[in-house]
Amino acid sequence: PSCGSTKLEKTLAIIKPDGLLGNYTERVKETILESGFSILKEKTIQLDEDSVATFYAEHSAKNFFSSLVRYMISGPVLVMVLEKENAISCWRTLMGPTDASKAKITHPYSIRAMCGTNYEKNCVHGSDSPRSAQREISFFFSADAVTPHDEL
Ligand code: RTP
Ligand code: MG
Repeated sequence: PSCGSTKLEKTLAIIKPDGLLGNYTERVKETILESGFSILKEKTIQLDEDSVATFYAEHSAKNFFSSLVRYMISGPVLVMVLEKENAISCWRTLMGPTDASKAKITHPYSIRAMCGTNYEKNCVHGSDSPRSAQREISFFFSADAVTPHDEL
């Protein structure tokens, strides 16, 4: 759906290692708040190979998987639970397309266009569905941050 429905949702956002190393953290958080999201929880952590492999399990058979793991453990990440009406698709829209180099042409005001580099180093992550959001929020945070199953 478009970024305008009325369902209050939570989503998981990550500022990836290139975002933290490139000093984009404050800029990204300002954009998040200016766009009407609440940041309910946040923490900075260093991921390890096993946690990235679990988090991105859907990509374990892809040819870019080992590179993705190396990238995601290359420095700390900032993990956040965002809340807003239609948060899941709104955050995906604000991030822009996966390939940051293409985003610079097609979606120049997206976060990936402004803060990312290429198909891999794209600064931010966002959950892609209510089911993913629930799984990813509970992966990083205690159960009280998660929408109960019957509200999905
Ligand atoms: P994300 O899960 O991080 O929000 O990104 P996404 O949905 O836009 O893209 P996805 O297909 O889920 O890919 C996850 C992350 O893997 C890296 N990637 N590299 N080199 C490549 O071809 C390639 N493809 C994907 C990116 O960091 C992407 O965000
Ligand atoms: Mg994805």
